[in-house]
Formats: sequence, C-alpha cells, structure tokens
Amino acid sequence: MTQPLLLIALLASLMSAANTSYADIYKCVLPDGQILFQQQCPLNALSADKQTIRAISPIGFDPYSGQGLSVGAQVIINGDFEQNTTAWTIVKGSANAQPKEGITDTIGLALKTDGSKEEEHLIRQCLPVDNITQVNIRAFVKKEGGAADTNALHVVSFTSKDCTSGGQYNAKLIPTEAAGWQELSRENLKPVLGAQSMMVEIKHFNKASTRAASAFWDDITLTVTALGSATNTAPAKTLNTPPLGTNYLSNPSLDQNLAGWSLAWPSQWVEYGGQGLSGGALVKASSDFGQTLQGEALNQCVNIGAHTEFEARAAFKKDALSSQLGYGKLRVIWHEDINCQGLQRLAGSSQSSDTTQWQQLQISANNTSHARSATISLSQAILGVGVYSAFWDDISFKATQ
Ligand SMILES: [Ca+2]
Ligand SMILES: [Ca+2]
Repeated sequence: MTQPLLLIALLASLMSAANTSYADIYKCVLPDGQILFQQQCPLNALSADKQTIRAISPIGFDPYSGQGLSVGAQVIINGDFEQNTTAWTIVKGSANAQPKEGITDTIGLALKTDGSKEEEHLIRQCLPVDNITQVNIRAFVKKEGGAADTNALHVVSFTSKDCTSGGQYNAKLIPTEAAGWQELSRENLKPVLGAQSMMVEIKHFNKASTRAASAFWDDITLTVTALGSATNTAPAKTLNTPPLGTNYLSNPSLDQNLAGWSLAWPSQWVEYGGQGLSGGALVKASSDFGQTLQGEALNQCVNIGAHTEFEARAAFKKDALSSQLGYGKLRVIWHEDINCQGLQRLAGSSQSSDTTQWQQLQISANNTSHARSATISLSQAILGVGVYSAFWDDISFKATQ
C-alpha cells in the first residue's frame, strides 16, 4: 500500500496538459489531512489530483509597464487598496474597495455575495517582469459567511508580456475558515523560465447556497527576492552540440535493460515488450483512488548546446491487460541550467490515445529561452481505481536546426 503512494509523489508532474497553456497544479492530500496546492506533491502525499484553471483573457496593463525591478522591489501596484481598485482589473462580478474594511481600518477589497444565486468575483493584476527568478507572495484575507463561499489567490507567471500565453502556476493560496484576518504567504516561488509577466488573481465564489458570504483582502505583496544573472554565457552554449539528427538520449531502444532512465511508477524491462519484438519497458500505473493520478514512467535529462530546434518521439502501446483507462504522455521541459537545474518551462507535450496498438508520440520544441538542458519525460496517468499498464520503446530527442 505504501509503495504506490510514495510513487505518486514523483508523479505530480510539473507541466501542462496538451490543450492548455497552463502548468498543472495538483491538490496534494498529506497523511495528516493537510491539503496543499502545488506543482509537485511532497513525497508522502496520499493523492495528487490535478486542478484546472479558467482560461485567461487579455486584460491589458499598459499603464503599468516599464518599472525597474530590483531585489526587494514590489511587483504589485496598489496591493493595499488605498487607491481603491487602481491597477486591478475586475474580470468577473463586482469588486469594491471600501473604507475601513481593510487591515487596521484602512481601505480593503470587498467581495460580497448575498447567496441568492451562484456568483463569482474575479479580480486580477497583470504586471510585466524581467529577469526575475524568485518572488514571495503575501496577502491578508478575512472571511465572513463560514464555508458558504470559496476563496483563492493565484500567482501565475507567463512567457508573454501580457499574461496571455505560456502560463505556469506558481501558487494557489486558500484561506482557512478561521474568523478574523489571516495571513497567506508562500516564499521562493520560481517563475517560468523566460517569464515576461506575472499575474495575481483573487477569486471569490459562492454557490447558490442562500447564505451571504464576504471576503475582504488587503496588503497583497509580490516581492522580488532574486534576479537572474545575465543571460546564459557563451561557453555553455557549446556544451553538448552533436550533429543534427543525433539522438541525445542514452539507451533509447531499451533493448537490453532500462539503464539510463529514471523511473517512478513500477517498471520492468520486457524482452519482447518493445516494437518489432525488441526489448521495451512495461510500466504499471495502479491506483486505489477514484481520481486521475499521473506519474513519471521514464525520464532522462540531457544537456544541450548550440542547436535551437528539436524533435522528441516515443513509441507507446497500452497493455491489453489494463483494468482501467489511462494515457501516456511525452513532454519536453526546458531548464535554465545544465543537468536540469534552475527555472523551467514546458516546451511541448503529446498525449496518447486509448489503443492497444503501437502509436508514436511526437513533439517539436524550439529552444527560444536559451535553456541549457532538457528533461524528456514519459509519464503515465490512470483515470481511477485499477491498473493501467503500457509499453514504451524507441525514444528519441534530436536536433533539427
Ligand atoms: Ca488597505
Ligand atoms: Ca526496443
């Protein structure tokens, strides 16, 4: 019992599903019942349940562009609401800055519903950033109305300048039901590699509960705690630049064993488990939870050099003996530093269909952010209780330009 649970830990993969520009965020349930929302669940998590986020529409921030950010600088504008809702965009519902509703009787943001109908408030601020590698988020919130409503503060970073694309979740903070003001904070958040904008979003949602509920927010800060050194230096660019078409991966055909690959779900080498009756990997995802669990099947880190465009492929086949639905996913993740260290961003992903025939997963990936290494990740998800096994073979990562 414990072992599969530990494996789930490795699971919580960082990056996004094929059809969304967001990084995945997981609801992690810990053994003591504590619930965390993060991009990766701790090793002892009992479950890791992928969350979804609403698509983001363009929200405009031109008046606030061009600020110089240094360590200790404040990214958020008017986070104390003393200028009412200046710099904040109300995307949905209504939001008012009200005198004496904030901390120590200052002006605070008030989000209110009367409970007569389903109602949602969404207020955002998008700000340009440059070269930021670490931030702290902090906010104060006071709930009135018990558990009638749900509230959250999201921090998302983007590779575009206007919070519209290349988004990666950095934090989701949820207040407790405690009365009075409470502080929410998270330190050392790492934006997506090449982040050009960051968004803070406050959400208030009340189902048609017939119960009025309010949430008050104040003193929201997003503080820069580290900046990047200048862009990656030239010598590293030539670190690993084999001829075009060369496979960067070691043991790509899995013909003798699974050496060179990191594994998380239980995996075994099967002599005739690969394409054309060659050796391959059999990876078994199993679950006792009625939720989708996703975990790494095989992955490998490679350092890259001067090439800019790459193609990744993997062969995948569902095992007919599987008792539950699931899928395999090939992803490429860029990393700022060699050996898959530093900030990261998703280069692309490709998800399998549910068939017991061999299928090819394939991604083209353009290294626009001067990454120095990449993780080639094969992950496997199971959609509920049972077993979902699959074969993997012939994995490649090659430069095309
Ligand atoms: Ca205030
Ligand atoms: Ca093989």
